[in-house]
Amino acid sequence: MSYEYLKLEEHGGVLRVGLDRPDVLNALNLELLKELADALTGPAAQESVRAVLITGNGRGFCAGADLDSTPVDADIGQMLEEHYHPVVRAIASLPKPVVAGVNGVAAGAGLALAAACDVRVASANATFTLGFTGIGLALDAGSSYFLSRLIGPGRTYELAISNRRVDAAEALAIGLVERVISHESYDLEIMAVVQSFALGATYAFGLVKEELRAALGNSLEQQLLVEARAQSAAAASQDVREGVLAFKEKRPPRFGGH
Ligand code: T3D
Repeated sequence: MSYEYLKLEEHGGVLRVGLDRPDVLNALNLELLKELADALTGPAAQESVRAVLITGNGRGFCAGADLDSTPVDADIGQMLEEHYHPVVRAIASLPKPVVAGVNGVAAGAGLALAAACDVRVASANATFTLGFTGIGLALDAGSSYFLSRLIGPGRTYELAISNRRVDAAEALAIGLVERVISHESYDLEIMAVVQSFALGATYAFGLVKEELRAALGNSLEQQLLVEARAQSAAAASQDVREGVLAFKEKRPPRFGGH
């Protein structure tokens, strides 16, 4: 598939997926969402890709649903299922780190997209707003699920009903993002962060992602079984052999991701 609203580049095990509608702060039209689901299940799933970066081209990360082309009188529930949910599911099921590089404003479903990713790294200039209730909508695109787990239900509700804009410092303080990097050297720093993940024990990273997803709904007993299974798979990997050997030889490991 060729992409009109995404720019894909692969460097050193990292697939950079740039949302590419900069004039409208990368607002999500249905074609972009279709392309994003395709990129996450096709190119991102290739073995050569060991970590994925989703970021915005231009000054914004993503301003949420494209309010010019989205018919609000349409059946939004069905539209969500057809266009938004495949993206959320693709991120969740990809067995490798998917990083949201929040380079600027993240609003509405744009914030939901960042929340659905595994890690969020924000530029110091990034801002976050839920936006949904500002136009009379409830939360969607996984935002109620992910945000209530990331920052708690109270903070999620307060952000939803105040519709205020959170800056990067507050986002870091409340756990909405995991790291903040310089705005001036954003492009270099974000690639360095994601490349460091891509050079890691990415087979184990996939297993850890699965463990953490399972933990969201499991009892302790169920989760102990999940961990035992994951660790058996990890222990049988080449990366473990390399990791232990590198430790004994007092050198940095060279993980292959399998
Ligand atoms: O209906 C459904 O599809 C259901 C799903 C809904 C999920 C949702 O995402 S609901 C929330 C939708 N998003 C919003 O309500 C945010 C709307 N945008 C804003 O509030 C502001 O633009 C921002 C806070 C994001 C950024 O403000 P600012 O001052 O930095 O930029 P700006 O000047 O407002 O925007 C720049 C341009 O982008 C501007 O176009 P122009 O005037 O230069 O031609 C603006 O119209 C355009 N733009 C921004 N957001 C959207 C958009 N165009 C279409 N859709 C947008 N969401």
